[in-house]
Amino acid sequence: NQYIKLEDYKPFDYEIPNIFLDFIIEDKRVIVKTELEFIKKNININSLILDGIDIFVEKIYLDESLLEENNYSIQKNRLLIKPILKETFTLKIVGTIKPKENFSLLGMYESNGIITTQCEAEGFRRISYHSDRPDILSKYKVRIEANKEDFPVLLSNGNLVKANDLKHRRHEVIWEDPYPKPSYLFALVAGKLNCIKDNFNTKSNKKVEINIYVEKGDEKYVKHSINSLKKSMKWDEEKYNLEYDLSLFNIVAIRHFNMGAMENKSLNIFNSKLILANKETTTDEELERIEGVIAHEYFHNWTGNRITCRDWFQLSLKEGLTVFRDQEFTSDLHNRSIKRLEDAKFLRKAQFREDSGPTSHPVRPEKYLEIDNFYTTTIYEKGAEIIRMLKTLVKEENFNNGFSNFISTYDGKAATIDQFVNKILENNKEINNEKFKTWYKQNGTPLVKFKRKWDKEKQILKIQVSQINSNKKNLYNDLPLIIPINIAIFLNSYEKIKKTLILKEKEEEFTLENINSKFDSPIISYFRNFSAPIKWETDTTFAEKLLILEFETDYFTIYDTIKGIYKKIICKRIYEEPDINIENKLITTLRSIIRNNKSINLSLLSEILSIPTFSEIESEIKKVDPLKVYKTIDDLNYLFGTKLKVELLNKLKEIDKNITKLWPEGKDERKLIETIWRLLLHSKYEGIKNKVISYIDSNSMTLSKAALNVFTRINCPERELISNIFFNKWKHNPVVLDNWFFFKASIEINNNQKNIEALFKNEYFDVKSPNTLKSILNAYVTRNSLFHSRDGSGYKYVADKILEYDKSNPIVISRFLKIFSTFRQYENPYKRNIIKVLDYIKKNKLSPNTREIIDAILN
Ligand code: B3K
Ligand code: ZN
Repeated sequence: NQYIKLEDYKPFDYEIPNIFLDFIIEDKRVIVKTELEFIKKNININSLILDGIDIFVEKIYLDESLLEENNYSIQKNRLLIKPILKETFTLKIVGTIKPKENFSLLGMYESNGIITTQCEAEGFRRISYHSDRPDILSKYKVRIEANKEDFPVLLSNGNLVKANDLKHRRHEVIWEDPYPKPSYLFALVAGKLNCIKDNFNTKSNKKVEINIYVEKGDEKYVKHSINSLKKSMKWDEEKYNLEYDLSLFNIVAIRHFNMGAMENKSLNIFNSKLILANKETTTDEELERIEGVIAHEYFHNWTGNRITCRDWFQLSLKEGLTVFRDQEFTSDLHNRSIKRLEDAKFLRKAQFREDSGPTSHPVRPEKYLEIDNFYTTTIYEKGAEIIRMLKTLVKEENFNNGFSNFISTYDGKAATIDQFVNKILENNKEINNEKFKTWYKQNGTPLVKFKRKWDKEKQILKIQVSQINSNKKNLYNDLPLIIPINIAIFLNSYEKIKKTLILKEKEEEFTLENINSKFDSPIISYFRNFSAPIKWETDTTFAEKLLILEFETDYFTIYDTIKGIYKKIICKRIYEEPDINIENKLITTLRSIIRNNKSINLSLLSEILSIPTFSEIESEIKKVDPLKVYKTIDDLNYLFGTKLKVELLNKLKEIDKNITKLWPEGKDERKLIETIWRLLLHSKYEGIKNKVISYIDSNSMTLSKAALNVFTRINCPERELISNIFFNKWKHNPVVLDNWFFFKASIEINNNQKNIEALFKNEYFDVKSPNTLKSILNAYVTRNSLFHSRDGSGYKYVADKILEYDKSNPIVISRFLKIFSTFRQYENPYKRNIIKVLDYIKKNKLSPNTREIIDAILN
């Protein structure tokens, strides 16, 4: 297999200023006529190569004259035309494709009778022959023709310029998009869809028509999405002065969709689960996520669409930046400190895990085999963290100026990450551009170590700081990074000094004078607000940590400090003896936090009271014995639930009056309620059972799902009862029913695999739906300890599912395969068993996506 390399980037030999696409939708196939206008840029070239997959070519014309078959060849998904001597010419290709036979959910495919497309990253070549690279920007005109009964709605990008009826109950439409765009932003939707209309007035008083298209019956679920879109449009105007640039914005909800959503120009296509929402069917967390994803896709209109990526190595230019923008949006709309904590939590759980394993890669990779494998938390979330650091380093105003400057300079162009960073750092003398860019070239999570030196008499505090990246495979990893370190030095219980240290070298000493601390040694909290995506070690003692918990106001630091203590407790229990002293002290601290801290944010309190889950703790443990880890977490839930029972019950009473409030109100209370229920149920306190059960049928999905969640690991007859109630209530709503599939796959019962297999056989299991597949598989491998059964049968079972579904959906499966990527940290027999199934998977015929991942994992 041939790697695509960043260093090999060459501009395309041609420009394609205009494209005309004509789609004739028939029963079994779609005829695609493509007209591409070429302008030769490289005069030394007299041939043309275009990409295409599974397209049956009927005819090719060069400027109206039919090409003889000896003037072109089609081989290995490439169309070669030669010789081409003209400098400008039009190529017309007549081909056919078969969306009904396409199960890859790439290119053009069918979902529940609706024809839809997904072109990013390289799906356009499954629709039409094209150079299909993001630096070729063209204006698109699209005609669609179909029978009116099955396909009353015909959509594409831009403006509808014509719609009329044809003979034989057929009709046609023409769409024109005035903004040049890369092929990956092309979209087409045809089918029976109902439209919900709304509109938005931009700040320059242009009226934008908003249309949300859903399947019949789903109309009642779109209010939340429409509101989210309007909030996003407004926010981008206020925050970045970016206005929507067309008079129409369409969103379509599709049942069978691999990802969350896709930002096609003015025709966003969404996985239904991220559009259809209300409080009865959707949890608070999901409502916020939906709001964030709608914003994310909308924000792409500028960061991604108007300014796009030169090549796929620059993917984080649009994704990291757009994640940063949606994070800011959610922070402004809700609670900034809580949002930061949640983002940090996610990054550590998902990105750190990836970055410590075999598929670790830089935010700007140097090479790839399958670009679809690079839509990762590294490109997205670590990419966003790098941008956040830039903002911290240059300060908000300069950042915003640099951002605007970037937008105006590259509008209508395909840009690079380097160009973005240069714009942000343009007027900055303190930060060296090239040095900062090392963040994009390194992989792995750097470790920063701190040591205090305290001269009490002179009141001078020295902080020795060093940084190291233990991943030695990448040469850039040896270079020092520029790392912003937000710290607070506590002088006494109410006074602290806040500072941002900027670490630039491998080792540095920072000297701080006039530190009037009353402690034996000043207490410092580091990386407040998670100011860099790294790990760190300090010389802070356990007693000092308890004081930090008392004095800190930064949510992230409070959360981090608590999680550090939990981790220590878990590790002690797994590898040594329970450390009763630490456990009791923590319980005492928690008790006092619950009792005395009436004004504490309840989401924060919920985090503080949550024992880490298996997935949160897995990558932090050196030698993982999964069954022991699960058991230890259960034991701690029992212990803390038992010891804190009185306080937890009091808290429950206190918050009860607020839990029926409508989102976003009441969400902190509802989050806390789940945590309290879990602790109490695990402590075997029978008095809570009926209370929890009563919520399974409530009109708040947050509470119903909380009831499912907390019963997952409690083996009792009531668990079956709530499962049945939930199933019967929701079996006709696929989006909600996925929660039930998730729940069922999480629970541990005898004959476990039969239980899981029954889910795949369930009459409501939709083979073509990635959502349901992901629900079952993810629940089984991250929540159900029997996946790790010592005889390896759980691993083998999952391996067979991987092989089965890789045939139809490589994108989902190659991602999912990464569940096995941490096996090196595992103890035997787990490790041995995983290696066995990986070897087994490897020997089978695999998709290129899955092949790339398995090779990386085993390498
Ligand atoms: N840009 C799309 C993701 C496309 C994934 C292609 N395999 C959604 C997003 O990030 O906004
Ligand atoms: Zn995106």
